[in-house]
Amino acid sequence: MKNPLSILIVLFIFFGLTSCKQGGQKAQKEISIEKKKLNDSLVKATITTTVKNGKEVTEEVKIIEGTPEEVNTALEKFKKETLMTASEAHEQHGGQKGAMETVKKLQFSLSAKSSSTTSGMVTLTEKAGKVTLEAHINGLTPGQHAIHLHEKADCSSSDGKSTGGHWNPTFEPHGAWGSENGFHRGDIGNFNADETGHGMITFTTDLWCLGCDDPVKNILEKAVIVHQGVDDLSSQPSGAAGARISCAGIIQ
Ligand SMILES: [Cu+2]
Ligand SMILES: [Zn+2]
Repeated sequence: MKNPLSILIVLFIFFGLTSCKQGGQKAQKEISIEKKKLNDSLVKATITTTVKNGKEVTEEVKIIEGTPEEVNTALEKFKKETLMTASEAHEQHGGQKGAMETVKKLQFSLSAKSSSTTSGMVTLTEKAGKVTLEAHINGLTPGQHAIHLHEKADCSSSDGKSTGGHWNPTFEPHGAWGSENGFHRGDIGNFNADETGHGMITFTTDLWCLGCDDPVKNILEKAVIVHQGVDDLSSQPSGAAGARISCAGIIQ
């Protein structure tokens, strides 16, 4: 099963938002990491660091190639060092400790499942303790479709069932997001596709995080699933939303 992995991870670091701003300067560092699977044992990561300091813009590109484990270890090390350097620079700029802001962004494409012709893009952004999911999907039948997070980032099966059931770390019944009768932390709900088969949804919550230590919040290693049908928000265990027609694993 071919499932080309191409993920864009963007890590924004703003510093000097407090005191530096009074001096008329705002330094901004943007790090984007694009990960591509070259073959089963080889991954290539391209790290682009852009620093904007007033009118001055500098860009630096670094490439890491190796096994998935090697690349992940190198990326973790790179992120740690970068965050440390940024916080030091921030303090040197006269910024307050802890006033540095980082924004984490993951972007990946959806793959068609259950003989559908869907395609699409999902962006996840974490900022100030909130995660926003933005999905744009094409090739849908016009009307309502369910979208959920499922428990495993495994889109290998042709029907998407390799992703397991709805992600439900709190062991609650399926339901409408925020319902007092309980809901799965993956129960995003429904969105509408227009006459051309294009649909989009934006969803923000503070009940998710991208890679934090809380297993009830961390959505890494889960999957985004789009269904052919509508989630009735009550049928157990998954809202009777029909076939799984689009899938993406949330992997970084
Ligand atoms: Cu689902
Ligand atoms: Zn559910």
